[in-house]
Amino acid sequence: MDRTQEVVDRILAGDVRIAARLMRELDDGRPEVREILKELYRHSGRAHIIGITGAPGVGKSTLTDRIIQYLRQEGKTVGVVAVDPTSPFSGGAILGDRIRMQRHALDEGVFIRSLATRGHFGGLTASARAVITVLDAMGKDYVLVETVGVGQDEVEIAATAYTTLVVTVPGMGDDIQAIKAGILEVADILVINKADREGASRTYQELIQMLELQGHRKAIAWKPPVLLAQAKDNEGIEALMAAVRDHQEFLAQDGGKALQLARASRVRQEFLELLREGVSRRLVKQLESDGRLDRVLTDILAKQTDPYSASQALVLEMLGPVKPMA
Ligand SMILES: Nc1nc2c(ncn2[C@@H]2O[C@H](COP(=O)(O)OP(=O)(O)O)[C@@H](O)[C@H]2O)c(=O)[nH]1
Ligand SMILES: [Mg+2]
Repeated sequence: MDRTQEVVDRILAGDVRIAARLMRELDDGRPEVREILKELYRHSGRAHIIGITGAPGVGKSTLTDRIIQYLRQEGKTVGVVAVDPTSPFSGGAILGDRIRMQRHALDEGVFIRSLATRGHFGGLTASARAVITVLDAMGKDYVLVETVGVGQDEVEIAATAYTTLVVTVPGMGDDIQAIKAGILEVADILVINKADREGASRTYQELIQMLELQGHRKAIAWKPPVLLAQAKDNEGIEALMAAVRDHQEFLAQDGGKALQLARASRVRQEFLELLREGVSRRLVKQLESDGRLDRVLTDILAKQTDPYSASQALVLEMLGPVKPMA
């Protein structure tokens, strides 16, 4: 049997050791990983993906840890992807996450993978999505995706989960502004963590008001609930998970219409990202191989052209004008 098939079979059987090795190879950008992903993709699509996003320090990892604990008690298997490029190396969030989630390390039903650097598999987003596919294909019931809600990409990853939790804390005026600026739109459930802190009820009122304003703009059938939690003390987790279950039921009703929409938007995102990545990688390779890149850069430096015109011209030259397929 060829190696690809063997790895695929063992991942599908839930082999933790092989999964860990595959994820390392993914970071190293080993070309055979793509062949394995092609096979695994067909077997993905069963896990319920939960995105958990919000500013650094709001308690996402602590919350994730509590959700793992809750789901395990329900007998569910869990995969976790923690994406945090803002604190890549030691001492940062990733190390903290490891320690915090350490108690799940010996649990066969939990698989945790932290991603901090861009790696070699077409960037952080592509790596995160590949890891989600692997965990899903392994048969995990739930895949939790923790991303720091700062960059566009990170928010996007969480937004393409089926159920997205946006986490905030009391009294962060600026944070509320950030939420206003777009992160609110991706929330299926809003969590005010650290409810032990002062100002929780004011933040609650503010969020409810914002959601009402948003509700006027959009006709959405699902009204995102706002929940208070204290992840550190394991409080509010049951209500949060009840809301997750409600959202899952919402997605499944009417023959799963909303779930189909969510899947379609996931597929679109994932495909366009890979396509963009593939096209740009290919074009750059071409430009480097025939020396055109150096020439263009020299011309830009000499102000004989500018990056706007030069890139436009090269894209047109290499890909041709947009035309209907023959
Ligand atoms: N006061 C309080 N602190 C909390 C609570 N939940 C988490 N924390 C603390 O907030 C800090 C950041 O938590 P972490 O989960 O790493 O946040 P992340 O960066 O969003 O993943 C840690 O010191 C946690 O112990 C809570 O409910 N109340
Ligand atoms: Mg964290």
